[in-house]
Amino acid sequence: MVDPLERWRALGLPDKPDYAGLLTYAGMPYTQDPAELRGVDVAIVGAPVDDLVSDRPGARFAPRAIRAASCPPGPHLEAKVDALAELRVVDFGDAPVVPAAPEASRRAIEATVRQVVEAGAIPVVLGGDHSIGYPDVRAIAPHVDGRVGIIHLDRHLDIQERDMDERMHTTPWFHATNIPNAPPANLVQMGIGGWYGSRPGVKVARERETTVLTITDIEEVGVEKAAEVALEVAWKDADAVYLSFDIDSVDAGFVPGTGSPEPGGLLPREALKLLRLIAREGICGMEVVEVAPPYDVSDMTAQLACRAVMDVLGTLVAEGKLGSRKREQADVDEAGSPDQA
Ligand SMILES: [Mn+2]
Repeated sequence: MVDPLERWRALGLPDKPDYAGLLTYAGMPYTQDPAELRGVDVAIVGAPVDDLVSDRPGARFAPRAIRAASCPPGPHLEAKVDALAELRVVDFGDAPVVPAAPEASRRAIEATVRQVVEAGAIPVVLGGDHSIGYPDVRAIAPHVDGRVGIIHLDRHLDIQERDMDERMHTTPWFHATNIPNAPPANLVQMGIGGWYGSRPGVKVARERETTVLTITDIEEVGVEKAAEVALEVAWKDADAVYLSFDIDSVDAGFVPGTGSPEPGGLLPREALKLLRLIAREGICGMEVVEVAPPYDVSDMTAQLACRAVMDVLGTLVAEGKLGSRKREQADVDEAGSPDQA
């Protein structure tokens, strides 16, 4: 395990400047050794691929950009949570992807995420284009006893069978919902809509009866109610829920750095709130996809991706789903409370 803060700590300094030292997510320790994931709560995995986009490439640069934009450790003032202090987080580096070899990259992403899951940690995958949704769920689903629900925030359905090629970033949920314990009945797609509407995707979503909450649905019922509906559907008869956050679910005005920007999406505040409400029930993994740094301005898209991860981690800690508060509770449960005795 490499601690990027080591040289600063040696001088008696508790922190390093954000721009200096090894580039890891929020300055967290770095390892590529799966044996070092034992006892870790969360492992960050980069999936730097964009071979499978239907429009503008650039998402291959996102893991580095999100790491560079990642917030310095510290507490969330309103939530009174210091997620990175209460969790054991490591940066597990990037999956060993191969450019222009989508099959090899897919296998590499699946294998790297599987190492995290097998170690008992929660994977947080920094895409990459949305094609990574399929290898990510494939790595996780076999390790869940029952069903896995999927909550997917996006302007696009990404559920068509093929789009020139069957592995494109417009197809991950077609393949993922073919996994026996990730059925379409537990897939919720939120924020969908706009002029890029995919006819083949709409057809598949209707045939498979996935739950689609359009951006207008969310606006009409409000973020709280939308989250309530999503949780109810995704968790129905399920043992775990996977969270997929496409940054283009947010209005193009706030996320210029994405391949298929869509005007009229969620406000960043709404997206973060939605993510926090969803994370309250716990997650088995998360991905942030479609950040494309070459089109970004002042790192604002990468910053939002970083905040999305931080808000989810903070919620998991605050709700006792992960980290030291959960461990303390487990100790209490093990010791037995008086009324159980
Ligand atoms: Mn999208």
